[in-house]
Amino acid sequence: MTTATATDSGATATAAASGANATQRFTTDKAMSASTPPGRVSMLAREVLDAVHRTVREHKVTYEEYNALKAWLISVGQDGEWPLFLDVWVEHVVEEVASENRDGSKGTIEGPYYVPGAPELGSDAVLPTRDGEQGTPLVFQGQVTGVDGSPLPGAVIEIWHADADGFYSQFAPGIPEWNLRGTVTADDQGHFRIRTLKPAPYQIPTDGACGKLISAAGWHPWRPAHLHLKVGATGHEQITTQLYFPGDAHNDDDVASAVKPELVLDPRDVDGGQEVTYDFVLDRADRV
Ligand code: MBD
Ligand code: FE
Repeated sequence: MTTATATDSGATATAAASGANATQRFTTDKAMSASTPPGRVSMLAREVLDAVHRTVREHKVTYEEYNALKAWLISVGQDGEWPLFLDVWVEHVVEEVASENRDGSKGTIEGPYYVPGAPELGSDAVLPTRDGEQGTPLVFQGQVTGVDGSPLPGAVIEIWHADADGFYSQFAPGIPEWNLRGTVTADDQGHFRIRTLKPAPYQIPTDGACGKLISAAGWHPWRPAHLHLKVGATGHEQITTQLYFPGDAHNDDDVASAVKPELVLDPRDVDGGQEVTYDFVLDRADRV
């Protein structure tokens, strides 16, 4: 048992270390499927390449710019930032397409920092924290139902989020393995209650390839503060989502384009912190 305290968190966090962890996680958790037929691979690859060629012609891209791009693409891999790059700038459109026929609660992107198998905490849960963990106490509670309104007993809610410095356990140094991560099981009425601390906004690391793109383009590196969740129940489609806090400066210009109006919470101030209720509605897995 380590005795990490909140002040250790991310003291020496680097893009390369966080990227290496995210790359390692992805390659172990999400084995690639080779089931895409050659005709579809050809069409998709052709269209992406056509778009690149069009851009080169239209903007008369120079050899200097081509070589800068080549060096940058190499550094994305060296920094382990392919998961970060893709989840920030591409995943939101894949999620949009994947969820277009869903009737239940909105979802959004998963991002690079999910880890399966977080500790089981029951239906009235307290997320693991360090001694002195910083942040406003937050009670997050709700009910999981089907689209017909019927409660889903035993629904499983996986939750993970950043700490008050914007760091995720298992991706920044000095944070206990399951800090601010948990698996919550709804009660016999589909209700759950989770006690945690409000996360901080997340800043894309400025010392890696993604940070270099952001500064070279004059963009900003921020995501609004958010909770990540996966919610599922037997016979129902699991949703992956994020929830945001009202008034965050970056709810309207998230670098990862993952905020939707339905995902902004409405917390109330209570003694010693905030409390918010948010219900999840799941589609049946066999819907047509
Ligand atoms: C995050 O915390 C995140 O949620 C996403 C999508 C990308 C980078 C960091
Ligand atoms: Fe995140």
